[in-house]
Amino acid sequence: MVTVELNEWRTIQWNQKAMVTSVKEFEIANNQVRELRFLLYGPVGVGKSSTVNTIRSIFEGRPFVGCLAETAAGKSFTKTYEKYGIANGREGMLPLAFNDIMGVEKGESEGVRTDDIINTLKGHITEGYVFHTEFPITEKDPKYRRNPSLSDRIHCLVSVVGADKIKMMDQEFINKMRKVREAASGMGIPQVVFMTKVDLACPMTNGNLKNIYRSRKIKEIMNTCSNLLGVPMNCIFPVKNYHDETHMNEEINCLMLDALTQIIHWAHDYVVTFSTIPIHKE
Ligand SMILES: Nc1nc2c(ncn2[C@@H]2O[C@H](COP(=O)(O)OP(=O)(O)OP(=O)(O)O)[C@@H](O)[C@H]2O)c(=O)[nH]1
Ligand SMILES: [Mg+2]
Repeated sequence: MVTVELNEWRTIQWNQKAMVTSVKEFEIANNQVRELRFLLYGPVGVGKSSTVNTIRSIFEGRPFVGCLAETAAGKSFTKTYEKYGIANGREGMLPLAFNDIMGVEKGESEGVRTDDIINTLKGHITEGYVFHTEFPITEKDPKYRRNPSLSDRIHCLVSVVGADKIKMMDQEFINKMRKVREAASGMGIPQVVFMTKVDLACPMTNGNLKNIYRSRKIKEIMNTCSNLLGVPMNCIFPVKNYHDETHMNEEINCLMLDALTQIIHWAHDYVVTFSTIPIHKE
């Protein structure tokens, strides 16, 4: 008999109220930065758009499908650089923005280019830019921002991977993701990994999401992910997105809110640090 259940090794608050309130009351301690910017980056079809939809759903109180999620796997569906805000119920918008970009694909000539991602982190690419696989953005492009300010930069890089496919991740993918992470590190940008599709990777978690931090399988997958991408375990968040549910589910919300609360803190720390240290011009 293989033991599949561990003692709970990370605790989650399975009641969403306090977490929702604290995100709703969050304010940025710098009036030049109106919103914290997160970049969702990862392989095609891994659930980047669905992650934005899940976060929007939590604050809208209903499953949200505004950010197109594709059903057929294959080439990346999201090709335009888009920014998604999060509505705070009927009370305006939260100071959070998510940029969802074309998935990274195998091979240099496919998917979003590494140099374009690095330009995105630096704030050089404006919304509406359509990514090309053959060539990067140039300074002449009308969507190129020459002198990005702190508020134009990405404040936290969220690499998104699928829990169901970690072991099948191609070496080329991994190299691309590592390169982007190194560039982000060089800029002091905090980085985390959202590991989606936990329901597909572990039957015990699929049966009851509250088992997530008791599942040996999930911990093993997180360890593999940590080794492959070089990210510490405490920066890896397994999550489940809304995909076939028609009603809200507090457990899905709590798991995502736990991760969201952490990345808000880290992105905010970045903004506070760089509010006093000027950004180097290249
Ligand atoms: N079971 C399950 N399915 C998910 C989850 N997250 C996303 N999906 C499904 O995975 C598919 C791809 O999701 P998307 O959100 O479009 O992925 P993406 O990363 O934005 O893809 P590209 O924009 O094409 O790179 C969709 O059919 C989603 O419904 C999850 O946590 N669990
Ligand atoms: Mg997408």
